[in-house]
Amino acid sequence: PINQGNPKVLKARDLPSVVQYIESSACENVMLMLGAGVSTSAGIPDFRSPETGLYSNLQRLNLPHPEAVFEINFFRRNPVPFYTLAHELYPGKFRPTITHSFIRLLAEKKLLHTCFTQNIDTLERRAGVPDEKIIEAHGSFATQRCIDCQRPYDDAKMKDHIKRKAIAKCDSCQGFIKPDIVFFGEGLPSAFARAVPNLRKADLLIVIGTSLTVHPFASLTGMVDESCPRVLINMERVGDFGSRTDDVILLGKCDEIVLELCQSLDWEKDLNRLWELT
Ligand code: CNA
Repeated sequence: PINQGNPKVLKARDLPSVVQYIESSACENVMLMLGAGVSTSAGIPDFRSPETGLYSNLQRLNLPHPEAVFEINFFRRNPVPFYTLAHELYPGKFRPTITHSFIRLLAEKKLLHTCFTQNIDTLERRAGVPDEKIIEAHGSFATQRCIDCQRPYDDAKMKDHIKRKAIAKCDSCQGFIKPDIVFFGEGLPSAFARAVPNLRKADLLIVIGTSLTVHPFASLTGMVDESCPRVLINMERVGDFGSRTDDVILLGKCDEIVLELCQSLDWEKDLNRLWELT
């Protein structure tokens, strides 16, 4: 339900008020939560957008249900669908978006505390967001290991296998090799648990391009103080956005909204400079 109360921190629940708040001394620690929607304009499909999302295009992989591609028990029986998808999503093929450069800009302006991302495409790093500011909650393609004996596997060999859509197997036990991407039912990286308590320090939470359906990630929105304004930038309203007095919902394409935000902050030149570097 939408909370009808007047905002307590912001002037109003709109973009100009968010801009004014960012420019004020009250806003020091900005936290971000990202999902696949941040990367769709780079050409990487998200999961759930109707028609363009991966889930509606996975029939060709012969899966019992779409989520199976990220289920460890299914992978154990049949790793081919995952490798097919990995081949399509593999980092290096895509250029970061304007929204990724906005994140770097927040870091350069010394406003970014932590960027929590569900994405596995590593485009935040590619855009130049400092490593120590990024929490890849669902892991990434940066490292990989055997699903049986857990032995790490060589980066270059993995890259070559995914390029050829060939299934990599462990040198010692012949188990399948899986990138350190968090599958359904697997625990999140320890860095995630260590970073979560910092949300209490947030002066501003910005959530971009996620359906907020995957837990525990989605529950982070509830961990910032009641007094912390929360901004949603997404194609649709998601989660419990609107239930707090200082929630702001900005619906539309994130690149366009981020650009508008930067124009109002007089950051547009900086934003374009960073994007041209990518
Ligand atoms: P999702 O469930 O597919 O939701 C995406 C959300 O973004 C939806 O609400 C869309 O309406 C919205 N959206 C799509 N395009 C835009 C846009 N241009 N501007 C604004 N909003 C947009 O994806 P989630 O990230 O919420 O789901 C979590 C999964 C998706 C994580 O485990 C990821 O690992 C996984 N995933 C990652 C990638 C990637 O790394 N790029 C790609 C696909 C899936």
